Order: sequence, then structure tokens, then C-alpha cells
Amino acid sequence: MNERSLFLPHRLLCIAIAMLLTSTCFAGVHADIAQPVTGHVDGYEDISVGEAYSLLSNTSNGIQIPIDVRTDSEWRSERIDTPYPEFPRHFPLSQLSGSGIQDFKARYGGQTIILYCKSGGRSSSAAQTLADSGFTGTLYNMEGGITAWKNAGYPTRAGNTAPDTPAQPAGPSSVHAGYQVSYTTTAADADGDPVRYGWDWDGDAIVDQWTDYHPEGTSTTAYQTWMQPGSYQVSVQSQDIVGDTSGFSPTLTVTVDDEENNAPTTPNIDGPSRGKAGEQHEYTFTVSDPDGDQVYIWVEWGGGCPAVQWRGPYDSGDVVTLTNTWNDTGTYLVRARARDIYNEQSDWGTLEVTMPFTHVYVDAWSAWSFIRAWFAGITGRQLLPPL
Ligand SMILES: [Ca+2]
Ligand SMILES: [Ca+2]
Ligand SMILES: [Ca+2]
Repeated sequence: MNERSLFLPHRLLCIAIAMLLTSTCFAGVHADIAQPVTGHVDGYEDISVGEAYSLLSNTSNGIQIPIDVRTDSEWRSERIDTPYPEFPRHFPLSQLSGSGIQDFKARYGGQTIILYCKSGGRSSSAAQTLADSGFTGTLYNMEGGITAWKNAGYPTRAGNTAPDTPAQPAGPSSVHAGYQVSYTTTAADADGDPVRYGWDWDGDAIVDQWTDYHPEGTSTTAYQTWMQPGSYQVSVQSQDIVGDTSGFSPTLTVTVDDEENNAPTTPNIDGPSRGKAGEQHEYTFTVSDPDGDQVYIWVEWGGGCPAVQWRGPYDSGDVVTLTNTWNDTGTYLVRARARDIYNEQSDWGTLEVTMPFTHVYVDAWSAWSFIRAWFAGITGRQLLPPL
């Protein structure tokens, strides 16, 4: 046999193996697809508006992200309505090329997507483009688009009002360089749209950091680390899912120094060290921080009582009052620790509390009195002479 005749069967074998592998992978793809109506071999599935609605109206079947691929003006004038967190997003078909595809993958890669348009044409093009580009999530094309959606009686939203301008950001106004700190904000949206927040950390009226979308009107936290000492003007704006943006909030001036941080001091716990089981007892916890930072406190009551998880912030020197009821007699170790705005934690402060046996005695005595009264009530006689 010459070299060529040896090579030929080897090549045929390779082709056969490749075909076998392809068909195995193909079967695997189909096994992952949830109840398609009409099969597609192109890396996406067509679903009806009814199937889309049932997927989108509950989260027990996972999260699906509806994406409207129509133009900006079509999107703004009317879009499908679905509950948070499955609210529709907008990504026009015209942007699904070149770097736009990379943007799409960065935002939605690995997720389950339901593409829709006016009647299903542009969304199937978008689905094919994404499938061809190697998109890693699951792609559905909603057949009939928003037209069929409306014909089936499913809800839509029309028009839009921009979300409210947030209030001045809440958070520390004096921080150390190089330490991460957090700020919160919120804004309502008259349409009930999800809202994201754009933070300007340096007062140039240019957003430096966008949060994810959150239900409108819920407190949302962003994290920031300033590396250089100085004075910074912090403000925030809100943007709803449709794309309309509020103005910037009033600014918060933040002074950043280059000092090292110190942990808060150990909380001082004050209150009764003896008490009665089943009754409420009040304790005070004094929290402070050598740097004057605001602090949070964590309290454990012992004996299986649920901990009072981080609560605050409190100003350094504040006295926090909390109550607890131990249902059983015994000895309990109350513990509390503080953390400052940089997550530096104090040592545990402790107080031993004893609930002696008295309340069981009182209860037994009450029960005995009750039995005596009942006996006297029905017989007219004393069960035993009174003590
Ligand atoms: Ca809105
Ligand atoms: Ca900025
Ligand atoms: Ca501190």
C-alpha cells in the first residue's frame, strides 16, 4: 500500500466520527429545550405568545428575559407588560451586529431570552443572528410578536414617565481613602417601571457607575472606594427600563482623608442579669468608634433565640435599646459586636443573664389555686385547707 491509500480510509474514519459527534451534540441540544411547539434546528426555538406568557408570569419555571428588538420609537410607544424580575428590555435588531453582538452577549449570555418584535419577523432574525454568533444561553422567538400578544388579551404598557429625581444620597460624609464604603438611594417611577441608578462619585455630572435594575421605590446600595484624599461631590440619577432619566439628586459632600481605620470599641451591654422566663427584658448597648465612624450592631441573646442581625447605622456614642424574652429558665450569654462603615469589627461584649426557676413555681401555684377553686365550685367544699 502506498502512503495515499493508507491516508484515505483514515480520512473517511475521521469524517464518520465527526458525523457521529455532530449528531450526538445535536441530540444533546434538543434534550435541553423545554417543550418547544415547533422545532428549530438553528439554535433557537419558536414559542407561542401563550407559552411566553405562562413562562413570564411565574418565576417557578426559572427567569426568562423578554427582549424587544423593535425600534426605539416602537418600544417607547408600547411594550409587553410582565412582572419583575421578568420585565422586558430593549435591544433593537439594528444594533445586533459587530460590537453590538458582544454587548448583547456580555449582558445576557448564559440566560434564557424571549425575543419579540411586532409580528415575529425581526425577532426570528435576531434569534438566528445570536444563535449563529455562538450565544450561550437559551433563545426563544415569540411568534406573532406584540401583535399576537395583544390579540390574546395579554397586558402591555404604553407611553412613559421618567422616574423621580432621587433625594440626596444617604451614606457617610467622612471616609478614609482606600476603604470601600456604601451609599443608598431610591426613586419612584409613576409607571411602576424597574429603575437603575447612575452614580457620579466626583461631581462632574457624568455617571461613573450604574447599578442593576431594581423595583422602583426600593432602597438600592452602591459601593465606592476613593483612592485619593479630597472633597468629593456625590450625586445620583435614576433611569427607568424604558430609558428615560431623571435629573441628578442634590449632592452630598464627602471628605476623604488618608488616615488608617480603627475597629469600633467593644459594645457595653447594660440591663438585668436576672429575670423571669416568659417576660420581656430590656437591654442597652452602647456603641462607639474611635474614628467617630457610624456603626452597626449584631446581638445574640443565647439559648437558641434568633440573633438581631446587623442593624444601624448608629452614630458613635449612641445607646441602642433592645428587648428579649427567654421562654425557658436557665443561664444565657448575651453577646454583641459592632462593625464600622468599613466592615471592621469589634470584639464581643458579653453579659450573663439568669432566668431562675421562679416562674414555673408561680405557674404551679396558679394551677393549684385554679384546681382548688374549681373543686370548691362544684362540691362546695375545700379540697385542702388553705395554706
Ligand atoms: Ca417610567
Ligand atoms: Ca463622574
Ligand atoms: Ca473605624
